[in-house]
Amino acid sequence: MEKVDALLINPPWISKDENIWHGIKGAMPPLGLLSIAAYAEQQGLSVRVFDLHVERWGIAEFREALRRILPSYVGISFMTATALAGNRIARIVKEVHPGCTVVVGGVHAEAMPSECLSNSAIDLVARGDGEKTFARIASGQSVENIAGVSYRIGNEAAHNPPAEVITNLDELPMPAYHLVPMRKYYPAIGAYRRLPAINMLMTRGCPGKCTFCNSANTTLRTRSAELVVEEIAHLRRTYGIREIQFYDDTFTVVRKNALRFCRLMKERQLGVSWTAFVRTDCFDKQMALALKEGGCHQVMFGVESGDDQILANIKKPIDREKTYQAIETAKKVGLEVRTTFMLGSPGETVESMQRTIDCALQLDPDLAIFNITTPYPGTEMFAWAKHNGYLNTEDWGDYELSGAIMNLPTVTPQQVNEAYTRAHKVFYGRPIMFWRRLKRIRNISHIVDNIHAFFYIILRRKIGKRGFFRREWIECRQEDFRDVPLQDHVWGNKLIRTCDIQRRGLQQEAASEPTTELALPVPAPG
Ligand code: B12
Ligand code: SF4
Repeated sequence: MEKVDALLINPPWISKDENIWHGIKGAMPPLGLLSIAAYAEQQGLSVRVFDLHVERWGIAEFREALRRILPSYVGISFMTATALAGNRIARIVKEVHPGCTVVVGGVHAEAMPSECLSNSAIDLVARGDGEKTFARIASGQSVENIAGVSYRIGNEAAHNPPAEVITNLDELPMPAYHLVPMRKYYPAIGAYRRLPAINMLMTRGCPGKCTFCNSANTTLRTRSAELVVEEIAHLRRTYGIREIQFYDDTFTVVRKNALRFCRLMKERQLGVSWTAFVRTDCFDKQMALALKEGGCHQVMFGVESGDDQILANIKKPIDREKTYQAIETAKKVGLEVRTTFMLGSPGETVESMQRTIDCALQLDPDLAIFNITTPYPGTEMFAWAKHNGYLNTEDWGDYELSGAIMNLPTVTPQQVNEAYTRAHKVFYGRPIMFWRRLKRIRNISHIVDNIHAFFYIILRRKIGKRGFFRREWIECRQEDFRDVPLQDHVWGNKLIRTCDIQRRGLQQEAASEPTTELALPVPAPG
């Protein structure tokens, strides 16, 4: 048995929807965990990473792998959609290695630390940026003295004050790609041009205020363009990577750095293409040209709604004229355009949802992603929906963006679900879409993806080997893991998210740039 200081685990992301197909989701390296792993290694700790999502391990395979190592600390990443599997993993870890300390972190754990601690198999919650906090825990420091940690004292949940936000991202080492099976990763359908492709980040945080989003009001920081380009060169050399998907919340928000990145990519000619998420109000002709010349082939805009009142309700009141212009500009310079839309937001009606579908048709992006508005824990919308009694369920497995979670006074869950199905049919059922998909085909992988997508989106059928998934991970309920009745005890005034404490520097820089001007806050929905 191999003894290690720390084992970090990425839970499998398993959908309740029987029809879900793995290729729709993709499997990309868990960057947060890999950054924690790299930092811990830099501090002299021995680390292993299990990415259960890409490995597609069932419970038996996981137990077997777990028996082969003896970790002192086990860290598990929790997003809402993986919280159920994450809780189960914690239980299994404690069964196999009762002596180890189980730490959970990630966006869901940060939002619901007491819920996590009500599972007796979870010892600690690390809130906020995990690199330094986890390294402190795993090097044996006393938890009472570590900022950003929540833990149990008897039947009370104690929450230390928030950890400091890591503002200088350049001080962090490159994610520990060497600890995961890099050749097994594959991107989600429709998002890539070339393979092998993986994900990266240049910035963290977003100054936006959108009520549905866990990134709202977080501290914006960026890595220097030079370091990011060096990392791409390393990925190309070491793993043959030919495409990068930037998962930054808003890639172009730190304008100067984004432009410098594009210029460096153009100069270096690394043979790597890339994609990025951008906000329409952080995008203009100069940026579009720079992206294109730097090797970007696709941009994704969050349009969200075709109705101004709904945009105001969700605090994303971007001028729709600006959205049309941005998309037009992107198309003109030859960037492929992907847009996201939400159906079932606060204040939504059947008519406003139809306006969103009409807007998608009018904007006519190359790809449109329709989601059902889902109030994730930690967001303003979640607090609003819970307060007003609009939540249908707090079973986190249902929080998948494809089924109505809220019972709103203005529209029924059935009407939302119908609009969601209609949006896909109307948008993708057009003959022009078929022709576009054909034109986009560049390799055999694209052909296979298109066949699968057709069956998935139009016929909602699961086909092929890649539809294989392991439901056993989620054949349990959240309640099964609440075996410690907990009361909250907060050191200081109130429990606040780490990211709420520091808003400075770059945020102001971003807001002062003319094309990065951000939308003004509006009154809360409802
Ligand atoms: C990339 C991404 C994905 C990728 C994931 C690929 C991958 N392997 O990374 C894909 C496309 C698969 C994806 C899917 C989904 N995603 Co997503 N995704 C993101 C995105 C854009 C970036 C994640 C990231 O890399 N962040 C950067 C790293 C550095 O931060 P981090 O992961 O949070 O990790 C840090 C801390 O949280 C902490 N930490 C994390 N884990 C741990 C563990 C331990 C032990 C410790 C100590 C600390 C710690 O330390 C890390 C380093 O500082 C985020 C938005 C965002 N800005 O974070 C949304 C986000 C995480 N996704 C979100 C959602 C809703 C989804 C989906 C449900 C959407 C869907 N149905 O399609 C699914 C669910 C997937 C799942 N596995 O649960 C929400 C999560 C909301 C929630 N409460 O869970 C987010 C926050 C978007 C948003 N702004 O609202 N997603
Ligand atoms: S702009 Fe995008 S990433 Fe930022 S808060 Fe709004 S939805 Fe989230």
